[in-house]
Amino acid sequence: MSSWVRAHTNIALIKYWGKENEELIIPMNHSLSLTLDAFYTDTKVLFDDSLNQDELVLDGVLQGHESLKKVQVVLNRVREMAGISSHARVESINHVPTAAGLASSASGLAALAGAASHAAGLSLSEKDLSRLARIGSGSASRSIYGGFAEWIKGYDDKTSFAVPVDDADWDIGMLFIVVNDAKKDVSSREGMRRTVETSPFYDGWLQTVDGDLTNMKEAISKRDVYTVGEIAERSALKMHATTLGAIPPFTYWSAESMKAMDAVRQLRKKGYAVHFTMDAGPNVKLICKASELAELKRLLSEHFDTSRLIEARPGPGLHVLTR
Ligand code: FM0
Repeated sequence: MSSWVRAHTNIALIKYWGKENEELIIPMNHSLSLTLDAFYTDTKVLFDDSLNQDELVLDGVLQGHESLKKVQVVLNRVREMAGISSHARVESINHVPTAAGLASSASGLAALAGAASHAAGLSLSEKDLSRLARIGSGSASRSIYGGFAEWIKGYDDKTSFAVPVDDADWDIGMLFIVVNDAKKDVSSREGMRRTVETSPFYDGWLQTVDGDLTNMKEAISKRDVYTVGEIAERSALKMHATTLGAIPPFTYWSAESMKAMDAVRQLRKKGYAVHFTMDAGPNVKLICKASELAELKRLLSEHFDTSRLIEARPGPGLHVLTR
């Protein structure tokens, strides 16, 4: 009972930023994302009585204790559900285009939830897979589904999970501007904790999420890429504004990120329906029409090396690979 399972990463258009419960990963706010075709993780799990500890092999390299921690949260839950006690060997391959810095916990922990439950002989509903992925990493709860997904924050382990919103089978895409930057990262886990605890702007963030989410779902139902992007950009800017009020203050923006944001604004002036979003790092992600990806890439290649421009289209949900 061991198969490769694939999950694609997702990018939030309404960000998850802050936890109400750190152990169970219950978020402070609802979020909404688009799953993408370009980045994904394949994972296989084998529960094996002959192992005397859990093992994680990522891209062919045996990982240490630190990377194993998140993985064991999911493995332990699966063992508990299936009533098994054997250790597991987890093999995982990240498919991320050569430009570095895009490895995401969303696809990794979603693929793990799928592979571990499959290997343990459990056949979980999508809702329960989403809950299982969530305890590994919050954003992974949304990667169970293709297209647009909403993570309903809920109030406990049973009520916090993602649901599908729209299959995104229409003219929408994302273009990544990969920004290289030597600055030391503040992980999203640490960044959101610090912001919730210390930033006076955090309450402002919480106040507008529900309104943005309602408007976002309406724009999605109308397949209005301009408004989807507009709301996503505003949401991202509000999230990033909270970090400047934290103690100590921090930002995920670099000079290159600002150059990329400016390039997007210039394209918008030229009439393209294009906006940006950013996550817990300096990369900038454009939200645009899929049919204009090639043209936007060509225009941006005047300012950025083409190796740093990656096209993405809506991607599928979690699935078992047959090969
Ligand atoms: O994806 O602490 O899921 O909604 O990417 O593992 O639950 O890595 F911009 C930030 C993702 C946060 C927004 O956080 O955190 C989003 C973010 P964990 P994640």
